[in-house]
Amino acid sequence: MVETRTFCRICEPSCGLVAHVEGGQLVKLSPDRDHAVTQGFSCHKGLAAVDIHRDPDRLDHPQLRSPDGTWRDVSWDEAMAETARRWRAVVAAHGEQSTAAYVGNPMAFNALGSLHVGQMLRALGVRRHFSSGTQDCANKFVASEAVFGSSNVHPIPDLEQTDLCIVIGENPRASQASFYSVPNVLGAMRRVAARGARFVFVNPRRIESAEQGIGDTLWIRPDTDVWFLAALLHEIDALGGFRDEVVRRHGQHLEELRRFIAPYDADAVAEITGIAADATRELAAAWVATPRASVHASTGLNMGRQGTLAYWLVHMLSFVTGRLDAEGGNLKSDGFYPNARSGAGVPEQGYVDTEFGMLRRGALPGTLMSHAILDSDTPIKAMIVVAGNPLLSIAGQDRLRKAFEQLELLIVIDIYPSATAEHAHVVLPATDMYERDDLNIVNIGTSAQPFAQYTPAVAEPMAERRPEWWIAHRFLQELGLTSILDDETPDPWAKWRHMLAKGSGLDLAELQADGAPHLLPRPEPGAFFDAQVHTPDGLVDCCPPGFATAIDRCHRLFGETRQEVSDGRLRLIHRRDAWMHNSWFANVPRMKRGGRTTNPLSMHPDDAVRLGLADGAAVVVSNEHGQVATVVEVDDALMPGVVSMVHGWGHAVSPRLRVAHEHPGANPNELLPIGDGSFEPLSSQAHMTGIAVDVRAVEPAPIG
Ligand SMILES: Nc1nc2c(c(=O)[nH]1)N[C@H]1C(S)=C(S)[C@@H](COP(=O)(O)OP(=O)(O)OC[C@H]3O[C@@H](n4cnc5c(=O)[nH]c(N)nc54)[C@H](O)[C@@H]3O)O[C@H]1N2
Ligand SMILES: Nc1nc2c(c(=O)[nH]1)N[C@H]1C(S)=C(S)[C@@H](COP(=O)(O)OP(=O)(O)OC[C@H]3O[C@@H](n4cnc5c(=O)[nH]c(N)nc54)[C@H](O)[C@@H]3O)O[C@H]1N2
Ligand code: SF4
Ligand SMILES: [Mo]
Repeated sequence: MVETRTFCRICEPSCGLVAHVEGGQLVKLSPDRDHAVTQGFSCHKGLAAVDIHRDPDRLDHPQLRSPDGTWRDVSWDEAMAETARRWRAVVAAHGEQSTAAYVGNPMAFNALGSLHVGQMLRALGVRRHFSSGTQDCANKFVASEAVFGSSNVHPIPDLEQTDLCIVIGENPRASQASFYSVPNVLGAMRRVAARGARFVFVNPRRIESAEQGIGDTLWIRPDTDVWFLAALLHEIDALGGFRDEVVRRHGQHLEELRRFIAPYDADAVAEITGIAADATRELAAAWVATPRASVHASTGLNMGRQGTLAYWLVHMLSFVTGRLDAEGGNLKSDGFYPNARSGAGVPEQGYVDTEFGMLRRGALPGTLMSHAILDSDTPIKAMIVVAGNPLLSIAGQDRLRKAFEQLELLIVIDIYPSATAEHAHVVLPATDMYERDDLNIVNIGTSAQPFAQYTPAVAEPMAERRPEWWIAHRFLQELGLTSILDDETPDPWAKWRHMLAKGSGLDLAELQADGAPHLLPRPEPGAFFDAQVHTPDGLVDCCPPGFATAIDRCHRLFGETRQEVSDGRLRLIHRRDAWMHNSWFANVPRMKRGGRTTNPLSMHPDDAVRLGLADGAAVVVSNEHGQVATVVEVDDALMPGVVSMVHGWGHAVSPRLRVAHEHPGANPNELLPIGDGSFEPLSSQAHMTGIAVDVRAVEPAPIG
């Protein structure tokens, strides 16, 4: 048995693991107790990745889809020749503007894959880019760029020192947190709470972390965070809690911020947010009275209609009260390179005029993907999907399926024959994380204790699986473009080696030699305003001029939302659990144990009674966008009026994932909007929370 140090690349903490390899085969993963940062923590999902490595339903060979819809295994040479032939034909007939790419979430955890796939897409001249980012966090980049001049500045709570931490729209127990890496975050929170720190979870659901005695929940009506935060700031200001001297020194446009929050006092927003005015005022007073106070927001806030403004106010809460760059407040972490500089940008230059209106440069809204294929003047004809499953992860599955059917070429690079891959012309089998060399790149800039760690491929790739960097360059080579595979000794690591050395004096060879985590400096107060702020004048912008239209829209939506409060409809939110990872743990049998064979609709008991639904009742959830069938799970953790489903299910459309297909569950994305009005204009982030739905019981089938 060979034991090799490695680390998990499923979610952000990047837990250190030990890979147990027997006869060249990965047989077991165990926590790395000697890991200086993650100290033996791991979750069961991380350890179960060995099942993904060995899953008999994995993609093992390149495949071409035959005209009759069946799949044929082919060699890499044949797959590449055919893909290149089709790619050339599309570009010859429709030009480069007809090409597009969708890059999914696992690419953010893949140092060589993300780098070289990016290079490939540039070399191919791919014009239209989509990514999973407009499904989870696009608003954060836009807000930070506008406020701090860099899309990569996301100050994290100084958890160990904090006395009050407001956690908005995040469920650390399920997700291990996002844009904020703390190993065993729940254990850390529990420890910090035990020494007397107060946690407040702002969430339409009393999450598991709250139930474990860590903190209290403020139930908020979904998609109203911007008004809650405005009111919190308003009340803090009324208590004299703004630190004008800090703002004068490091910021500008404070009066404009005050004008924005003026109408939103705790009373004005209470009906809309569902948070009692007294509770908001109490929290404001606590914030003012607690010098070491911090805040963190995640996808629940991002997925509303105003994620950019809401995240702006998160930054404001810590900046204008002097809690940013202060002990126990929010601090900016660096990784092995100063990523704030590389994210520097000017918001005004960030938008392009398109046939679908002004859109944020970079990733196009995922909820316009089917439109760009079906309704565009210059329709997408060829698309490359890498490590993504847009058919399940984006709204509008039916229309997206029709769109994929119109493509002349769909290339899917994945580890599984995913729902999306079913519509491909070519599928290319990627290695999984234990079959490739890697560097922990995901949490650069958001780690409580940054570290750099290299892992080798701990097992030989099975069958014909190949790492994405190789696939990217093999395709370029086939097309006669510059490819590192033409070099005598291809060196995919060159750029990372350079960045490690230049950014923090680390030597890749040393990381490779010991496979151990190399600790980097922890975030410290004191240097933020000089080192991290990259606005043209070096000042934090308390009310970016580019937000003017969004601010008007916010005031307008306030009026509209007030009308909706009493419309009697339920509001759908999403959640994660520890047995799924987006759509890709669906085929792991041990994740289905304990009856976890579907994703029910959770509902507060009062709503269940009102609708005459018992626990386990079969229901149809519907709205103007679509409908899904599932069962009810009565759950008093939910705020009354709110219903919730775990996403990543709906595997009736994944016939080759046998376990997933047997326990398909329902895809809540069927209930989400696409097209006009489906995304936040500033950031292209999809509107995914607080969606009005109706729920009705399904007549039991007649017996006999
Ligand atoms: N309704 C609803 N929808 C959501 C969300 C929600 O909360 N509610 N959450 C959203 C979020 S946060 C995200 S990030 C997106 C995710 O959106 P996507 O990234 O499109 O979806 P995933 O399900 O993560 O799909 C990842 C795909 O990558 C494959 N894969 C895994 N590892 C590798 C690898 O190493 N290499 C390659 N090539 N492929 C690999 C998996 O088999 C899977 O097919 O979904 C979003 N969708
Ligand atoms: N086990 C597991 N872990 C994961 C993933 C997974 O699928 N499974 N996915 C990974 C990915 S890609 C990501 S992006 C991260 C996401 O990590 P998190 O952001 O922590 O995601 P969730 O656990 O879904 O928590 C979102 C919370 O927002 C709440 N919420 C919903 N709507 C609103 C709202 O309008 N306002 C407020 N204030 N709260 C709201 C929900 O009740 C939920 O508790 O998790 C990562 N980790
Ligand atoms: S917490 Fe995340 S990184 Fe750690 S073992 Fe689990 S899935 Fe992997
Ligand atoms: Mo995500």
